[in-house]
Parts: sequence; C-alpha cells; structure tokens
Amino acid sequence: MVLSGRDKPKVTTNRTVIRWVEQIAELTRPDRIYWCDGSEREKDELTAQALASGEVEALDPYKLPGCVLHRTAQNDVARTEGLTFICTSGKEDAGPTNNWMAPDQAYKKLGAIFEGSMAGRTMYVIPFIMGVPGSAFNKIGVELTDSIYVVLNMRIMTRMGRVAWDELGDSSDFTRCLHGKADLSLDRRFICHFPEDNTIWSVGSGYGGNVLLGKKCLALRLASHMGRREGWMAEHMLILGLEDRKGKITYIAAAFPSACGKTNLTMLIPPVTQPGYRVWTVGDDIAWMRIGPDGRLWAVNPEAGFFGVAPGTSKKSNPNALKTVRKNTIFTNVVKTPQNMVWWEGLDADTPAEGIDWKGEHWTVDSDQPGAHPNARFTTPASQCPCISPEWENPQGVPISAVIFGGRRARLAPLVYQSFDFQHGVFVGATMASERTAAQYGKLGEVRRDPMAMLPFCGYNMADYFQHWLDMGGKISQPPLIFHVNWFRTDQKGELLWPGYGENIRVLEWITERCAGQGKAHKTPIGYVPADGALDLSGLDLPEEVAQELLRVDCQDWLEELAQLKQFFAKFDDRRLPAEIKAELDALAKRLEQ
Ligand code: GTP
Ligand code: SPV
Ligand code: MN
Repeated sequence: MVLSGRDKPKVTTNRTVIRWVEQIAELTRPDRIYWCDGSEREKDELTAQALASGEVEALDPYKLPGCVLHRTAQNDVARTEGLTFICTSGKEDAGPTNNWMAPDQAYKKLGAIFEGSMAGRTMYVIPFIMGVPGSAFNKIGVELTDSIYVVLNMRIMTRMGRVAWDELGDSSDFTRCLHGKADLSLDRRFICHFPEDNTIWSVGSGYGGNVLLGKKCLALRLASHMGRREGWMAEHMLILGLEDRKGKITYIAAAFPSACGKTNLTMLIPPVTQPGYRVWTVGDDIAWMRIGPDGRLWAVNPEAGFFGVAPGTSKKSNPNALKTVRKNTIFTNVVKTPQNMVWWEGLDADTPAEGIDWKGEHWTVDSDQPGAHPNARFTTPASQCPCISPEWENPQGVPISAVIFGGRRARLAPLVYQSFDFQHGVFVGATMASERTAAQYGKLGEVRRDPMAMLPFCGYNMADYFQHWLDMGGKISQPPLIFHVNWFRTDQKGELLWPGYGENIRVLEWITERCAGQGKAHKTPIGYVPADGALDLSGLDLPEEVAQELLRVDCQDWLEELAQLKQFFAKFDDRRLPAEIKAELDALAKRLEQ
C-alpha cells in the first residue's frame, strides 16, 4: 500500500519509517493515518477529540488545568504478565522466568488479530525518544497505535514529536512499536517482544504498561537486551540525589518491584527532625546506566514523565507528587467527584460523599468497594515536580554511589543492610523477593522471587542477566555500594513496624554515610546492618525493642529462605547460572550455619 493524500507524512521523509507504516496500514487497515508532531496545537486538537468521543472526561479547568480522566475496560487494569512474551529464535534465550513464543509463530498469531483491526479508526504514528535529546544514551522508537489515550500519554512520558523525527533523521535504527486495542478481550491480548528485530507488538489492551511501549517494553525489556550486547544496563530503578547538611549530593539508584515505593522514595520530603537534608528527583521508575570515563556508573532517566500509583498518594505521604499532578495530568481509574475533581483511597483530603468510581458507576463513601482501582495511576510531566533535580536532563546522567534493592517482606528482611562487596550485592539483588501488589494480575500478597525487581522486565535469560551484572562490576573501577531495604516488616499482629515515607530519610542518611566511609555497622551472616545507635532515630517515637526488631537477623528464618533460594536457582540451566552466584549461595549457607 502506498500512502496518499492526508495519510502522507508532512513531518518526516524517512523512507524506512514510511515503508513500515505502509506495511502495517495494509495489515490493520485504518481509515486514516495521523503523523504526530508533538505540538501544543496537536495536543489541544487530540484532547478535544478524545473528550468528544468520551475516551477521556473533563475535570475542573480551574483547579486541575489541562487534566483529564480516563477509565480503562474493567478487564484491563494492570500489566498482564501471563500474556507477555519474549520472542527470541531460541527458547533458552528467553530463559525460565519469561514466557516464550517463536518469532514467526508470534507474528502470525498477533498478525491475525491485527488484521483489519483498525478499520473505522485512526492510526497514530508517534515518534519518541527514550532519553534526553542529543544524549549518547538515547534510543528512538516509533509507536503505531489506534488509541488516542496512548498518544496523549506518550506525549507526557517521552520526548515525542518533531524532536524525535529530527533526532531520527534518515536512520533506520529505531524500535518498531505496534499497538492496537483490537476488541480488548483477554483471550486476544498479547504483548510480544522481538529483541532480534528491535520490534514490539502489543494487542488487545489499553492499560499503561501494556501499551505505552516506550516504557516497560522498550526501556526495560528490549533495552536490557541491548544493554547486554552493548555493555550497559537498563534497570527498574528510581534515581535520586540526596543533599546533605553540607550541600553535598550523593546519587542513589533503587530497584523496588512495582508498587513498592519508588515514586515515593524519589520525592521524599525529610521530616522536621532531620533538617538540612533534601532529596532531588532524577527518575521514578527506570534507570539506564553506563560506565563513565571516570570508571564510575552514570545513570539517566530515559522517561519524561511519571506514571505513578494514585491510591495512597496524599499530602502526608507524598506532597511533591500531589503538587506535580495539579496540571497537565491524565488520571486513570480514579474517582470523579460531582465537582469534577479526582479522588482516591488514601488521598485523605476532601473525601467525597459520592462520585463516579473507576468502573464508571455511581459510588458512595459507604460502599464496600474501593472507588479508585488499587492500581489507578496518574500520568504527569516530570518537569512539574517541585523537587526535580537540576541534573535530571543532563545528557551524561548522574554518578551513582549506591544501589538499593528492596521489596515488601512482612518478615525476614531487616530495615536495611549492606552487602559485603559488589559480587555479594549482585547476589542480594538476585535473591530479592516481594509480596505481589495490584500492579500486576495475580494473587495479592503472595511472596514471589523478583530478582532486581526485573522479573517481569528482563528481556533475556535471567541467568545471563546475573552474569551481565557481574561482568559490569568487573569493569567499574569505583563500583557503587549495594544495599537492601525493607519498609514493610510487620509485628506479630501484622502492624507495620516502620513509619516509612519521609522517615526513610534516616536509612538514606546511613547509606550515604557508608558511601563516605563513615557510618557504623555490625556484621551479620547476610551483610552489614547499622550498629547500635548508627541509625538516627531521634524524634521518632519508636520503642527500643521495635528498633531492634527492625534490624534483627533471624538465622533460622534465613535458613528456611535459603532452601527457597536453592529452589529458585534450580530453575536455571546449571551451565548458565554464574559460578559466583553458586559460590555466594554456599558462602551464605556457611555463615548461617556458624
Ligand atoms: P510502580 O510505578 O508500580 O513501579 O510503583 P512504585 O515502586 O513507584 O511505588 P509507589 O511509590 O507508587 O508506591 C506504591 C505503594 O506503596 C503506595 O500505595 C504507597 O503508599 C506505598 N508506599 C510507598 N512507600 C512506602 C513506605 O515507605 N512505607 C509504606 N508502608 N508504604 C509505602
Ligand atoms: C509497574 O508496574 O512497574 C509500573 C506501571 O511502573 S506500568 O507502566 O503499568 O508497568
Ligand atoms: Mn514500575
């Protein structure tokens, strides 16, 4: 098919792009093709269309200027990991933790669903940059989609439009991203990654992580694959700068599984008891890290916005996020109040007596159902964040002094501990586990192993991924120190022991002290924990026995954990699992038995 008339692009002359768009249009047969330029005028026009079609709803234009509300289909509210595939020619290259489909089979299967699926619809062509224009870190993608909601989100989450066409020029080096809503049915929903073709096909969903293909699909699954080939790392990590009392800034990257606190930590406001400290946000979800000329690890945030969890976000827990979302924000699956404002569980303020819930139904405060879906989200420009780091768009990135791994563990993991060295730190990351949240389909609360918070996002065999971490460690002359945190330890009654949120600064303080060669620690079989009195708990109403319980390492519990770790690692081909991981496993066993 050759594009003619209004379907022809005015924004690019890139032959590879045009030919590919023609091919996909032949398959999906949209009524028209719209080439995005990223302008404000385009935003206004598309928003007006989306309002007219009901795809988004208006909100109070004075209190929430530029904001709209969207509801997804009720069967489409989180990532569907079971329907997400890595399509490499060899099954082993996807590894035992990924779903695999042969590439030709996947193209055929999804092709049949895509066929004619855009009839009566517009296909939007969205060029985007993951990264900062002009940075050596960048990857460029072009997403074809029949969802105007996707276009509006991609505008916020990526550098999109003319800037990306310019950056791409005539090059054929871009990720081919195809998304179609089709009929949104679960049995015709697939999210397929083709790392060997630099291609992503996603069909049958309209939910964030499944359809904003620059995010998890490109910036993590494909990018992790590229990073291994090219000698860098794509990680599910926030990036923050912690400014101390002397004005010195230490950059930290932290990997927590979905809905386990990355957005919150990266926007932390210290309590009044910890004056002089300040947290600067560089990124809240994804870090791309390379070794700099100085031998340190340098990180950039490839995204331009935050796709954050709404429930639980309040003036108390995350005031910076609340300030960020006051304008130009898309709210998905939250409550709409009669005043055309938004609300969600845990917002605290102005609980409405009634409203329209995430399902689009009338809801009252007495309902036994939540009004907002637990995985309701906001899409908001990072530039609006009051604590955005002046370095957040530095094309070189920021130098990382510490890496933190963490999960939700009601038991076992202490509030914080430090690995003995980099190799042991890789082991600590590889043995992470967390209780499942609403960010993905599956049984809530179930503890699952989630190495480096990358279980759902690693685009290749995870045994090779561990090896890549170890190889990188060997090449970094000043490797970051590696820590593990757990904000979610509970007592016998299931009550949280740690206040979390802003108080987490106390843990970050100890971490930066350790990076500076200070901060007292006590050696345990699993790593270094803060020595007595080394964590600043002043002004916190925390009984001494709770403080002790938070840092306690129970060898019996860890021996039980060890058995589960062995089971987990047994999934991998023994020849592929790095010897260093096995050696660390043995060493841990020895230390625990002593
Ligand atoms: P994704 O966007 O899914 O990758 O999630 P995230 O890791 O950015 O998680 P986020 O910061 O949005 O937090 C998710 C949930 O964890 C929210 O309901 C928060 O209120 C809660 N949470 C975050 N930090 C803390 C903490 O320090 N303590 C406790 N108890 N809960 C927290
Ligand atoms: C996550 O689930 O880790 C998210 C949200 O950051 S989504 O983009 O939907 O994957
Ligand atoms: Mn995430």
